[in-house]
Amino acid sequence: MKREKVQALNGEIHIPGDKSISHRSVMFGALAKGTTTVKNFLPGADCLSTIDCFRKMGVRIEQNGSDVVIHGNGIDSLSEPESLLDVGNSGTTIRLMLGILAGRPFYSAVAGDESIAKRPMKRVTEPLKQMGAKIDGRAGGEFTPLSVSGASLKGIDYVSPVASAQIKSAVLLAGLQAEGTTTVTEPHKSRDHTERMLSAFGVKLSEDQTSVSITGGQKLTAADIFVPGDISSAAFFLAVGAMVPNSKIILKNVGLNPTRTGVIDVLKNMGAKLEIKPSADSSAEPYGDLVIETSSLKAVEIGGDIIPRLIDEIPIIALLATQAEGTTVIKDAAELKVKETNRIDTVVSELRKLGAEIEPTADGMKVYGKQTLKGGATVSSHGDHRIGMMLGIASCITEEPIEIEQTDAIHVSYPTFFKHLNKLSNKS
Ligand code: SPQ
Repeated sequence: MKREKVQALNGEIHIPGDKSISHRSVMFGALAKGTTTVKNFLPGADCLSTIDCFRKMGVRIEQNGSDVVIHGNGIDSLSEPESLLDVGNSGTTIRLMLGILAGRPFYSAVAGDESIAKRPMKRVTEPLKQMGAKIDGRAGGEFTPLSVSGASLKGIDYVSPVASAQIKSAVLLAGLQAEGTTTVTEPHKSRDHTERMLSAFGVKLSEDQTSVSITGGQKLTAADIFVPGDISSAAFFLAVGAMVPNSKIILKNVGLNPTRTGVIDVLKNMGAKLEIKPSADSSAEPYGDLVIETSSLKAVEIGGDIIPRLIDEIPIIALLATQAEGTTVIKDAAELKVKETNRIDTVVSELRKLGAEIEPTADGMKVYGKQTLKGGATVSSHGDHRIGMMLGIASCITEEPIEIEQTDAIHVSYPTFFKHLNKLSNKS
């Protein structure tokens, strides 16, 4: 796809539903007794993979765009899937589902695409095995395809080496089916959508700083879920609104869960003109409108406990940093290496093709600003939706047009991304 510089971006868009929350709404609706309705569900490829997997386990799910109805009949009604559970490109689907499958009394086989086959699974399969799960896979359960034979589970006290909502959620979902209490402790607090949504489904959890505990045997009751817009998707428009001259963009109903708002803190520290208008009726998940305007930006240092609060936004923050005065340093972000691509390598290689001065480090990167991005090159998402969108935004500021390959990957989390970008730049 060929893209070129834009003169200004103005107007209002509704950011599609949050991917993390959409996945959980389907999973927990499938485990609950009763009818769960979901509004503003994200109909992106990843969340559709989650629906597909639970349908294969006998759950009746109706999906019509962003409206989803899940006819749950309790966790014991899940049935043995007759074919492979295919998670596509979705790390969240496979890791959370493993926590559910670990305690189910049936056999299942799980796999996904080429990217999923390279992503580490032992971070989840190891604690689940400590609970009594029977999981096998390539390299001793590190890589897909994985097979799970249901087992009786016992609660554990698990100290996770990394801050990861996928590890925490998988262990808690197994804990829901285990004898006794399961506790997960993280080095820093990761996104807490699982905790918030399990509470909305009637499950009791106790939290203490970076630890969460759950007692096994609790039942979920159906709930009505509103999914706010995904702040990870909004981040691309926050960045472009700040970087492109004469711009003002209003983003409606964006999720403002504090475990996800690191990008807002970074934009403010960079000096961005950003206004936050929280909604009064936020229930389980806070949300509100964001207004971003063209800003002069300065470099920042990013590391420590903010990293899990903005991990998926680092590719777009790196681009933003090329337009900030000074050197931006991003550290403590080695987790970037095990995402859909190695996001340290793909960000650096693709931005360099556009003429950016950027250096990879062992756990992050250094970006030198403020620089003019020449463009005039062919770049690729490498099959990673966040890299694809970052490059789509980069094309708005490069001197010469750019050719972006593999833009289909963007369907994973934001199928209407280019439609929204064109609307704001009057190109529709
Ligand atoms: O689902 P997937 O493929 O892992 O998606 C990503 C993304 O960029 O959309 C990561 F590549 O988001 C993860 C996020 O990085 C979604 C997620 C969740 O919903 O629980 C948690 C984070 O991953 P982790 O490994 O830190 O738990």
